[in-house]
Amino acid sequence: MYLYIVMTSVVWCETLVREVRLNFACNSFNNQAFMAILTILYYPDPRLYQVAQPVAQVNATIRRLVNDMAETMYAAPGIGLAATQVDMHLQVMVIDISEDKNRLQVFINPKIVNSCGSQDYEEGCLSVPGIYENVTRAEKITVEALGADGKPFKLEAEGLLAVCIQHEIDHLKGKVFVEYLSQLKQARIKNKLKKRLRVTM
Ligand code: K1U
Ligand code: ZN
Repeated sequence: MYLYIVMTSVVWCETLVREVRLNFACNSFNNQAFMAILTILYYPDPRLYQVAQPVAQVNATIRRLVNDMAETMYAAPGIGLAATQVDMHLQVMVIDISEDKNRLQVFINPKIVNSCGSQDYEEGCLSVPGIYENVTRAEKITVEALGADGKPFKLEAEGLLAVCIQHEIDHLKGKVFVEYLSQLKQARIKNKLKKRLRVTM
């Protein structure tokens, strides 16, 4: 009888430990403990010209995409990333222009509702590595979007943040910043990147 009680207790304890472990793994998964670095498409990949679709519902799948995109942007490193660049054609973009990389801004279904002035900025792009060119964009913008919590917000931006928001929204529309440059410059950049890609393959 004593042995039976001991054996039953051991089996019960093992089951409990297994359940706790499983729960921990599931919770970690739900809380996005496992994030992924996604592959960034390089210009002139035709998938960069695809137009992103609006997000119907900000659910766990979208929040997972947001977390993976943030991880990818920080690892690159970059100050912004649009879902188009990781071959996900949904209106999702992440930005962090802070020095300490601790101010993530998430924009879902972003829309510029107001803009004024103009500014020149030497832009870079994670999809066009090593190329920096001057682009003229609006100086101040007002953008409306949903956050990662699905709640709508309105933001007024200027300077680098305004540049970055416009650059990322262009990606969602299937536009890469080099398209603001002359045909000659675009051809040179394409050749440069194709050559570089051949060398690394
Ligand atoms: O969308 C992207 O390709 C990201 C891009 C955002 C951007 C930069 C500059 C002007 C407009 C938009 C980049 O992040 S390129 C890399 C970059 O600018 C950077 C990288 C590390 C530290 C600081 C800046
Ligand atoms: Zn870019």
